[in-house]
Formats: sequence, structure tokens, C-alpha cells
Amino acid sequence: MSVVGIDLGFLNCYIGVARSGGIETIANEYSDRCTPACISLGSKTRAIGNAAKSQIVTNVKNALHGFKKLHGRAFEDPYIQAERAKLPYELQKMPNGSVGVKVRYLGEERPFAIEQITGMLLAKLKETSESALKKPVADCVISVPSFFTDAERRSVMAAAQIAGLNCLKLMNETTAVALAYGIYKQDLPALEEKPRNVVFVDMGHSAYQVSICAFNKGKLKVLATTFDPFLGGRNFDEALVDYFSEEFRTKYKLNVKENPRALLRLYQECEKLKKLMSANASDLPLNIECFMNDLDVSSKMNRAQFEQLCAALLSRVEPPLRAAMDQAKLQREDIYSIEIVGGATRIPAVKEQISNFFCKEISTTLNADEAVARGCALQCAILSPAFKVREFSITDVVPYSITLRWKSSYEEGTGECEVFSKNHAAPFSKVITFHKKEPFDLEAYYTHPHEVPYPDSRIGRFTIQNVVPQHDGDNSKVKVKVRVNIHGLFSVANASVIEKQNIDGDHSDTPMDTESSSKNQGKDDELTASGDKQDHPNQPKAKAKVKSIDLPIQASLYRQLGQDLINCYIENEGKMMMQDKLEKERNDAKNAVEEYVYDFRDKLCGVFEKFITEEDSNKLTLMLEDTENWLYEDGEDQPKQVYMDKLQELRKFGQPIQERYMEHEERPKALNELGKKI
Ligand code: ATP
Ligand code: K
Ligand code: MG
Repeated sequence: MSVVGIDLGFLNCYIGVARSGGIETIANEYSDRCTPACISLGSKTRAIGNAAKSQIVTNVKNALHGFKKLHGRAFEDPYIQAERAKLPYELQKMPNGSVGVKVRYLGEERPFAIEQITGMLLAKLKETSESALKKPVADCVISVPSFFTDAERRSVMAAAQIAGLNCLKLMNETTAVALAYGIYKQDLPALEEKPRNVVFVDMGHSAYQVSICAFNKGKLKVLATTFDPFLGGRNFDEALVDYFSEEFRTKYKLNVKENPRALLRLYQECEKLKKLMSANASDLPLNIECFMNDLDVSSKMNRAQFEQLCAALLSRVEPPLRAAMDQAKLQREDIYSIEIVGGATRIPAVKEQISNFFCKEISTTLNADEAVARGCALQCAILSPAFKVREFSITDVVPYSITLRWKSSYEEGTGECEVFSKNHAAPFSKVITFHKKEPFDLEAYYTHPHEVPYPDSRIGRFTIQNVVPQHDGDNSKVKVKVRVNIHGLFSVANASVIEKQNIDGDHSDTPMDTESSSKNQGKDDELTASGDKQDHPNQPKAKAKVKSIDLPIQASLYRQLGQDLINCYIENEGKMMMQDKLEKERNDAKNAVEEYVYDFRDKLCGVFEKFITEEDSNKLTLMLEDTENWLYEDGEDQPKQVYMDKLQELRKFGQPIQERYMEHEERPKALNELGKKI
């Protein structure tokens, strides 16, 4: 069984694998360890990754990129509408109200759900892993931003399923980085000592995330996570694009924003310029040939100007750092080190903001591009029974507090209770007791909608079924287990009714009381809840004559894709893969003809010359020329078999000459051998 971790980036994806020697990141067919999060749909085939990236400017409407955060949202979502105005390809509302794209593929206009798009990307990463590891890959850990809500997480899970991956865990990006940092550290404080507190900062292309973790030997505990989900390298690119667009308007009378292709090129050039400015403070040129209306454009910028231009963005670096320290209740002197990753932390002014806040040098010892993938691979190794790694326990946090609201029976009305507070340990299970006579609904939602970068606070509704009064007409005692699982997903995991045969005095009028599950349930996603007992003291329990009967739960999760639809997407992905495979074979067959033509022609005036009459050689040369022309005309686009037949036909002429030549080559050798024997 293989052990794979995937950093599913907004711009760049990386794959980490665990091998006996340790963790490494693997390269794709372009010998590139970074696979761009890009998919280009064509009339015959799909290109995914590097090949797709090079088509962004030429296949503007069908080359998809920047789609990571379209997951799990309604089409009408303000974030989606804002992205839609900027994306060069078209977004489309899917029948279930979520987001898809409208592209031309195989010669017709087709919609694809966002889960299918990411599914394509993940399938490509799966294939890359398989060809590197030379065995099938299914189990993996996939990274998600720590601020992803349940709907976003579930949508990524669906994408993994479409790609044929078995996602053992959706891992928060900064937690993956923390694991990559901690697991090999030999000098962590012992369990009973004060933990080592480390701040992790990741600024990628689309988002900025901070987490503070406490390390002891063999364990890490996330204390707080904070973020600006809308601050990343792309915002700095955008600032440059806006600036140069304005300049080109006055200088060249060009309206860049109205020309998608020019705009995309400007974005690419600005990203390059931004990176150059990280290494060089002096004036740097920006030149784009044949930019628009056959005009070449040029300009320049230096780092000081850039920092001025981005002052508003730079001022957004500090607040999440401050918030993280507040939430973790730590002072600057409690921080052992500040570790930064993510491409955009290479911007000197970003680094400066961070180190100024902590009054401390920041550490760049982690691999800024690969730490997330490495952490995910380590987590996968820990979860995989097939792999031995050192014991390391990871406790993450719930990013947003979660409240349960219930509609009670006629007498009790409605009630609510916060079941998980912000930064509560996760994964975690709690048991809540209700006293009910009939089935009831539990609605889960984020307690403080304004803290959640998502416009809907609903998580899901869970109906606890088959609840009836006790024999004596009294309330039944219903125990409901709520859980934030290993993926960071909330659920009502199970419900049971406790038959009233006990006399435990637990008969209060309060509609519910909470208690933490105090037993480890023997599953990955549950922790012992001892730390929580103080908050919700356990009622003394009567041991005798308690019978617990499981109750069915009907769950309706917010923005959940139905399994039927996912199955349909799985089938479609299979068809598209087959199509890509056939198209590749067809192209290979065509290339084989072309190669044969060139090779044969070379040999006709080279090694074959002595083995063929001049007349035959001329005839063959003509025939090869015909074939070459055919390849560019009628033979440009033929079924695979046509190319195979063509190759066969050419071989009929080439083979005899080849044989005469080989025989001639072999004869002296054979004689030589014979001579030795005699
Ligand atoms: P996200 O984490 O938001 O999903 P990602 O993981 O794909 O995105 P990264 O690969 O971490 O993002 O970072 C990409 C960003 O970093 C891009 O905006 C890129 O331009 C920027 N970047 C990379 N190198 C440099 C550099 N030397 N100077 C400035 N910016 C850089
Ligand atoms: K990345
Ligand atoms: Mg990233």
C-alpha cells in the first residue's frame, strides 16, 4: 500500500510520498515537482497540469485555473459572483444550485461541476504518484485551508472520490506544516515540561493562514488558527495588473481589461515581475511584445514602488498574527520560533511585517513549497497500517464555534447550545442527553456567522427518528453523539435511547445536558474527552438495567452532493480518461509514422545506401515525401488504425533493406565468433 500526501494548492500542487528512507516529493512527467492547478479542455482531449498551464492564454475560455475556492458554495454566493466577474472562463449554476463551469469539450458545450474539475486534477496527481511509485495509489491525505467550512470540505471529499482516491484525512494546511516541522525534531520538551510554541505562517496564492502549535515529545497541539482567506500572492499580482493597465491606458490608449488574452498575459508578466522584485530592489523592466493591437508595451517598477502600491495589502498581514496570539493567550516571549511557508511569504515586505510583529527573526528552514505535501504524506503514513512511523499525536482545532438548535416537542419549544467552541480540540466527540417523547430535529450551524468567511451559517439538519414516550408516558432519555471528525466535518454520529429502568436521578426538567464522551471509542476520529469534563460534569450513572437502543438519524447536510450524482461523475471521469488514453494512443500512432518517415529517409542516404539501387532509393524517397505531405493534409486527423496501417505499409519497403543491412553488419561478427571457436 502506498502512502501519499497531496497539497491541493490554488496555483500549485505537490505530492509527498513516504518511502522507507523518509518523505520525498515526487516529480511529474515534466520532471517538475510542482503541478499547476490547471485543466484545459480541448476538442479531442484534456490537458491537466503543466500542459494545461501553457494553454491558458491560447485556450482562454476552456483553460480552467483558480478554482480551488469555488468549492461548496452556491452560485449566488457573493464570493462566487466576484470571482466570476474576473475569471476568463464561464461559471455556470448547476441544477443543485452549486458552482460549475461551462466549457467546450469534444466539440460541444458542456457543464462540469467544480467537484469534477478538482476531480480531474486529483486524478492527474494520482496518476503522477502511480507512475512514480509504480503501483496503484488510492489512500491519501489531502490538504485544505484551515478556514474551509463543512460544505467546502465535503465538496473536496467528493472530488477525491471522483478521482478514485480514498482520502484518509482532509488535513488543514498549517497543521500539515506543523507536522512536517515537528516529527523529526529530536529536542522537543518532555511531556511534563512546558511545551514549545511555534507560529506557522502560510501565504500562498489565494490565502493567508496562521497557526500556533504547542509541541512536546511525540505530540503537537494546535492552539489557534487565524486567517485572511482573501489575501495571497494573487492580490499582489492584481495590484500590479491594475497599475500597469492604468499606465497603458494613458501611455498607449489600450483598454487591457477588455481583452481577456492580453489581461492574462499581463497577469503572467506581473507575477514574474513580482518574483523578481523579491530578489532585486532596483528598477526592473516589464516588456510584453505584441501585447494588444500589435503594440509592444514596456514599463518598469522597483521594490519601493511595489511596496507603496501594496501598502493596503501589507497592512493585512498583522491582524491574523495578533488574533492568533490573543486566542492562544501567549506573549511574544512565549514563542520559540516563527516558521514561514507558501510562495508569497518570499515577498520581503511580507516577511518584514511578520518579523516586526514578533520583534524576532523569522525562520525559513522549512521547504516553503513542499512542507504542506510532506506533512500530508507524514499524516498518511501515520494513518496507514502498512507503514511504520514514530508515534506522533496531532490535535487540531475547530475553526468556528458550532451550535445545535433543536425544535422540541410541543411542551418544550426550541432550545440551543454551543457544542463546540472556537479552537476546541478536534477530532472530538461529545454526548448530549435529551429528554423527548417524539422524533426531533437538530440543526447545526456556525454560532458566529460574521466570523466565518462563508455566507451561510447552516451546517445541516439531523432528525432523530423513532423516539417514543416511555411505557409510563414519560420522556425518553435520548443520547446523541455529536462529533467533529478527522476531516474537520461536523456530524451527529449516532443517537440512542436509554430505556428507563434506572433510578439515577437524572430526571431534571432541563431539556438536555451535555457530557463529553469519556471513553476512547477505538476509532481514529475520537479522542478521550477528559479535558472537557470540568465544563460538563458527568451525571452519576446507574449501572444496572440500562438498555440502549440505537435510533436512526436522517441527515440532510448543507450543500451535500448526492452519492448518485457522485457516481455519475465517477463514471464520466472514467469515460474522459478513456478518451484521453485513446487520443494519446492515436497521437502516438501518428508520431510513429512521422518518425519512421524521418528515420527511413536519413538511412536511405546513409547506412542503407549500399543495399539499394539508386532507382529504388529515388522511388522510396518520393513515397516518403508523399507520406509526409499526407500527414499534414488528409492524414492530419485519422483514426489510430489508419496510422498503424500506414506504418505497416512503409515497413514493407523498409524491412527488406533493413534486413540486408543487418545481415551485412552481423556477418563479420559471426565470422569473427566462428574464427575464435576454430
Ligand atoms: P494556496 O495556498 O492559496 O492554495 P498555493 O499553495 O498554490 O496557493 P504557493 O505555491 O504557496 O500557493 O504560492 C504561490 C504564490 O507565491 C504565487 O502568488 C507566486 O507568485 C508567489 N511567489 C512564489 N515565489 C515568489 C517570490 N520569489 N516572490 C514573491 N512571490 C512569490
Ligand atoms: K502549494
Ligand atoms: Mg498553499
